[in-house]
Amino acid sequence: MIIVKLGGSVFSDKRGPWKNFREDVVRSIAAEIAKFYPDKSFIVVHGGGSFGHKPAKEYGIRDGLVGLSGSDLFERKRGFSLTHNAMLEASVRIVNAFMEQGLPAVSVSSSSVFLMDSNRVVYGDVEPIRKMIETGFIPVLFGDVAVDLKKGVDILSGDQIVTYLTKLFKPRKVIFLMSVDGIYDGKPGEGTLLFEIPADRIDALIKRLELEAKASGEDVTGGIINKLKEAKEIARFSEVWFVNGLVPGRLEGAIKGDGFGTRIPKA
Ligand code: IP8
Repeated sequence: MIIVKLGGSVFSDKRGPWKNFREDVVRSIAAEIAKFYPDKSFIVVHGGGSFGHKPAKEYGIRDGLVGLSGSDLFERKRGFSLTHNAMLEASVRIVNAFMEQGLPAVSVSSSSVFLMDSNRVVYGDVEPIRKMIETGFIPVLFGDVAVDLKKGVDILSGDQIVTYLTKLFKPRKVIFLMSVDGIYDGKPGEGTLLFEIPADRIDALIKRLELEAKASGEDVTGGIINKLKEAKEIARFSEVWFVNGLVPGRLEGAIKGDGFGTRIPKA
């Protein structure tokens, strides 16, 4: 089994208009997966991209429901529904592109599967997903809003879903598709691209990136530190790849094992 994380900055321009979608990129990614299906089984998890992050921020989903009442409480709950709806739209578009390439992809709402507590997933009802895979489907999950046992609601990132599923399903490989060539030892695209990171060196790299971010006073890492933290967990169970999802052939290379990007061998 291979888990593919389709980053939001791959299937959309995060800084562009709400709900913009790169149909051609998703089509090409689906075509690369189709070369290996059904010999290999896949789970796809996609991020929020230009769809989910805007309403999630606008309605303050991260702040939860505690202390809210009346119209404020209703507004936040409305934001939960609106954010989820936006993610459903992204998912339907991705699933349609996969189906056009002959792949039996099925959208699975993460908010109906997972429960959170203090920013982490604490429960996942994954049996239907397991059975879908055994039946030959390609489940497509996504970063979503979710119920949180303490805060009421929260945002659940696609990366965290990948970590959770990896622990349960122990895939052979986890591939992160991003909008840069892999993991750099500095600002993405400017530092040196790291072709291989031993799992026991991830902490040192995180420290280095954190120092660099502090020194420059800006987020130079583009969310890469969080990804590396998840990757460290994932590498206990599976090989991890970070490749550029905007460049045709890179996903295929990672699936075959001779890809261009960053590889983290299973620890
Ligand atoms: O892009 C976020 O998922 P991510 C999902 O994987 C929402 O962090 C709802 C913003």
